[in-house]
Amino acid sequence: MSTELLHLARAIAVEAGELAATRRRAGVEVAATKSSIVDVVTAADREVEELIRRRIGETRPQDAILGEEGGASGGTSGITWVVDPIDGTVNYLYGIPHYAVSIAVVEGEPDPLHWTELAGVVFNPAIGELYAAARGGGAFLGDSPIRVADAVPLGQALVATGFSYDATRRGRQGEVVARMLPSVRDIRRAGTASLDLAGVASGRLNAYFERNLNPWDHAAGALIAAEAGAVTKGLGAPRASSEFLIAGHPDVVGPLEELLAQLGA
Ligand code: LIP
Repeated sequence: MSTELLHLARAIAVEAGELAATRRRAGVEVAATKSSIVDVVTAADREVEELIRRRIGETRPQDAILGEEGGASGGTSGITWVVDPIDGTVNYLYGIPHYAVSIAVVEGEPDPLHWTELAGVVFNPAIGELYAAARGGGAFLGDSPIRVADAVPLGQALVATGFSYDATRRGRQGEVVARMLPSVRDIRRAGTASLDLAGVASGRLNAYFERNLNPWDHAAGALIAAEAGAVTKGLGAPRASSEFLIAGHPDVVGPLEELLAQLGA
């Protein structure tokens, strides 16, 4: 079933990504703000999610959908599609070609602490990179298998992270990163959680961590990273959640998690 779900997710993600890129070329404006003045949504976010919902409904009307813009819609199959129509919305708004359509298919309660991920796709239409994984089937960039980078000492690890839309939280997160920085190679803050997780999966990053992600930010990327050999978990917890997510080669995540706990991440 995971393979069939992956094929459908890939087709939908490509069509949705092409729509997002078309709208970006025509020009993008803020349609509304959400949790803060810098937490924005564009008309394209809404339009792309509507397309994704329509395509899922045409093929699998019995499935539930949990989307960033449209919220949760019920289903009877026990399968939920977890959708971020444009992850990296601020990059998209500014015309930075580092954003992605993220679509995951999960079984069970649509909660990262309880779900079983079956398939995941992360598609960056700006550069035509499509990451994909089906449970137990490995991870791919296009048609090429991908694996996490070999383990390195923490002092040589390239670590990605991200920050909250809440200014106070963002300040505290910045303080943690400042204290972490001398202990790692360098950091990257690229603005798109799903692509950060895909970066871990493809060896472009040694690790990634972030606090307070939404389920749709990490559902697909976490499966892709796990299928590429990464461990994905919480801070001192076996499973990632909206509280905290850390991902990377097991021998990198251990020391990084210990450092972040010491720094009060
Ligand atoms: C974004 C994440 C990113 C995080 C941003 C934001 P959005 O999701 O992908 O990792 O640092 O604050 O949450 O809002 O672009 O879908």
